[in-house]
Amino acid sequence: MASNTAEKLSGLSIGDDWASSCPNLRKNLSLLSPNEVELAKMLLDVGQNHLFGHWPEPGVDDGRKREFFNQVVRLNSSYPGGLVSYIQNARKLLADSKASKNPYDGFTPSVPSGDVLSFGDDNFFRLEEAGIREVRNAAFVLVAGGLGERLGYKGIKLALPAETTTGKCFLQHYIESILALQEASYKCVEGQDRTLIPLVIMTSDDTNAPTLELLESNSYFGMKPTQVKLLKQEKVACLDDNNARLALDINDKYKIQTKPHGHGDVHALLYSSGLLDQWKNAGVKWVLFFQDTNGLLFKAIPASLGVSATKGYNVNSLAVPRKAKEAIGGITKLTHADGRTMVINVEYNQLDPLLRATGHADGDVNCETGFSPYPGNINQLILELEPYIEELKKTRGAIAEFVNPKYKDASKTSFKSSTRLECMMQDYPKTLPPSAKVGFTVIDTWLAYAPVKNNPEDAAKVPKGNPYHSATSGEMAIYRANSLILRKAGVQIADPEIDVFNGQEVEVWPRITWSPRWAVSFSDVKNKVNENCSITQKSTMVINGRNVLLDGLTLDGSLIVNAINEAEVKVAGSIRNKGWILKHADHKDDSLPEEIRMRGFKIEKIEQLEMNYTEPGKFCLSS
Ligand code: UGB
Repeated sequence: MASNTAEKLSGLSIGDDWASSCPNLRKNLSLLSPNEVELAKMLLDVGQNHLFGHWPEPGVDDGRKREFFNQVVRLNSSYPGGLVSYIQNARKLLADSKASKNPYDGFTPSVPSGDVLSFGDDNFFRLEEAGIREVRNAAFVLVAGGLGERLGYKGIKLALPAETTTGKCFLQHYIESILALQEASYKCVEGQDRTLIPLVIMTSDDTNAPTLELLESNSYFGMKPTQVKLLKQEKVACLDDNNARLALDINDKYKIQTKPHGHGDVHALLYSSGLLDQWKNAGVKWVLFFQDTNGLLFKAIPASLGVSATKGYNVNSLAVPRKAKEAIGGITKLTHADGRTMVINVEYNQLDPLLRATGHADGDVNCETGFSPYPGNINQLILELEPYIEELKKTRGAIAEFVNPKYKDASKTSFKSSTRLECMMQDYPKTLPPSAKVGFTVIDTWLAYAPVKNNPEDAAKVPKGNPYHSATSGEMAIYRANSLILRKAGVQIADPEIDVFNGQEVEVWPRITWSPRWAVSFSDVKNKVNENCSITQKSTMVINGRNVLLDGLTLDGSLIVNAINEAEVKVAGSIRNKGWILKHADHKDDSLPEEIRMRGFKIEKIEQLEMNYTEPGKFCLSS
């Protein structure tokens, strides 16, 4: 009798036996709202009876049962087409994977057309200038939902210092760079309305709260809070077998195991947020996507945006020269037998076999430049807003997914652990029509790309000559790039020394850093230094001011210049002191902060000259 009443309460008439295949669920129908009943039916329809197999009588664990359905509601609403689509897509992809189906069947690879830039030549200057004019019409999107499991850092990666000379974290560096670009762009068009450049940060359950906390406790690093928007991606359900049975959490049978769906979620989130139309109405023309730990990227942004603007690219992927077979995806043009074409990232382990299978007997080989003709994808994309919106109207931001199950054995019938569907931001061009203008911009690695992804142990195992992509190499790359830029501008910079930190051999250049408001382009740097300057290898220089001119400086030690924008400071003469030294630190030494251990060195501040200019005026710093 009780159960008949329950069935009536939950909207079922006696005789509805849709739940008969699942008696444990049937007993609990009285607990469910009509919406939950629909979800339960849907789960049974797609073969998920096992989710309820352990459910006890009503009255036991009722709260947990409610939580289960709360999670199902979330999983269902956050995936385009809901859980039914997710499970159907998973079954198809798992079947393809079991059959070892090649995703590139029928496609022939060829070298796409793009732009290879040479830092500091006339073309580079022109492109930087065009990019800076255009950047006021841009919006930036930072994908930062990844946990960084390979890095093993306990905090969010955006909070990590990009370098330890100033200790500024990646997020501060990114925001200051956008603000400096905003300022520089508006200078080119004095008199026009000044709208603020929007910044979207895609977060996840793992990163959302600490990202917000980092912003709020630092007054958004100078941005207006309204300028920054956080969009949180949801995780997707894990799958236990080839039939896409949803995996229950081993420690909590009322919870479906979930894992991140990948950075490709950014497109669906932007679409559903409504921001793209708002941006279009506000005159935004470009959307720039970037990752969480590349301390060099903003040195490449102005020229790359200049390429997009002058070439009219709907999609422009930033890339670096790539040695044949190097472990980084290659940007490739794919033409299908049925006429479809796309310019897309092909993962390195797929590119070589694809080339061999399509008539290139040697596979991926270097060409006359000494590099593979397929440049290395660094996953920073510049999309033209209008065609992007048009495309998303068709796809709702859904991106081609893939699945990567780890099988127990060659029969491919069971997995070592649960898997899930994933999608990647750079796969966006896969659905574009052949008329879309998809190109790429190749920029020297030293200028554009030094991510922090690997923990010290893994980085130390990287074969010699390959990038470590560690906190150590990421920091050293910043000093190297700044030193090489100053060298190119005529400053005498001493050669680097070689040292080994955390088992990684790196070049140690003078520790030179500048705040983005000092220079956002190479022409800014050239205008602020002259050729009578020299800096020794043991030196450290921090320039934190807009109008700081290096004019005849000889530095052998540490110099820090802090100046408000209204203070014009000429730095001249010879500055010599004991400076700051790099002390080796063991990554296993628990007494040290994690940020130090992971890079394997600590900066010891012995002596420095620090000058602070807090009043407007003209000043000269000379010894
Ligand atoms: N990220 C998210 O925001 N959400 C997620 O669910 C996952 C990640 P990884 P990955 O730079 O050389 C990419 O893990 O995915 C964010 C490209 O796919 O650092 O292994 C995360 O926070 C690859 O083609 O990198 O590889 C981070 O900001 C190549 O270009 C970003 O997505 C490679 O990067 C990337 O996540 C590279």
